[in-house]
Amino acid sequence: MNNFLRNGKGMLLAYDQGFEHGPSADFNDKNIDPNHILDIAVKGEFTGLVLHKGIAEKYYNGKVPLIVKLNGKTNLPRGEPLSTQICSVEQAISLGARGVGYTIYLGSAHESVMLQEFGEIQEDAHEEGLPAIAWIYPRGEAVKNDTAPEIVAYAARAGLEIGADAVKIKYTGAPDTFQWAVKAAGATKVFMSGGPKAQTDETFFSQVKGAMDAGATGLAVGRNVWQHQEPLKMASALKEIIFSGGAIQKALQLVVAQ
Ligand code: FBP
Repeated sequence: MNNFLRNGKGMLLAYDQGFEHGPSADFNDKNIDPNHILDIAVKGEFTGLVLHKGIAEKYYNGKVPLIVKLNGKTNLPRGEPLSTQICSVEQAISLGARGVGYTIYLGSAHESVMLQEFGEIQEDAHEEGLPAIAWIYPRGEAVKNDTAPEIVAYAARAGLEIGADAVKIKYTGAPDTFQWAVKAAGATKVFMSGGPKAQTDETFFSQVKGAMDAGATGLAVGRNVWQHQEPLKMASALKEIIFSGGAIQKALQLVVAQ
């Protein structure tokens, strides 16, 4: 995972939402353009960039370490969620990936399919010396609350046990409960997942600060950065919290600074 860390911490920019949610759900005229996001990744000094293979193939410029997402799905099908593999580890490497990502909907009626695919991917990635990062999102009929502390900790622990080098999990809402999830992940690094754009910057900063205080390695974020009016100021504010352990107030100053 060291490829994606700076002084042991990481800040990953995710840009797979056009596929996962559809362009009309998340994008405007600006952030629909992958070049705009690549620019934010470079200028915002992100430690990693997450793309599906199509965007990696046509836009990736080699300037920020790349994680290729190996599975994906649209949000059109109904029923239990299943995201299957659409890119091999080999292909990801040929696109310049230094890590691979895979989403597992833990608790879905189809979780076994995703667990099996991830198992093979993890072995292939490790043979090639790449970290395997698992987005572990509890989801489906059986999951009543995907941010309940015990569910998030379960996701984190599953990540450790299936051999993920890092897990991307949702915030539980409080540092003490998130700390348990970080403990459950053991030697697997924990990244907090950004989620939909927060109502206020302060709300988002308090989640990031809470996760970092709880021992997270970093943040994997998309919408809260590239849907922000000032993505680069947002990136500076997040760097302050993640890499310098800065306070929420300091982050707030940075996001409005001229
Ligand atoms: P965001 O910060 O925009 O939430 O991005 C993180 C991410 O994990 C993306 O990689 C992924 O597309 C999205 O969240 C999944 O969102 P959802 O929880 O709606 O499936």
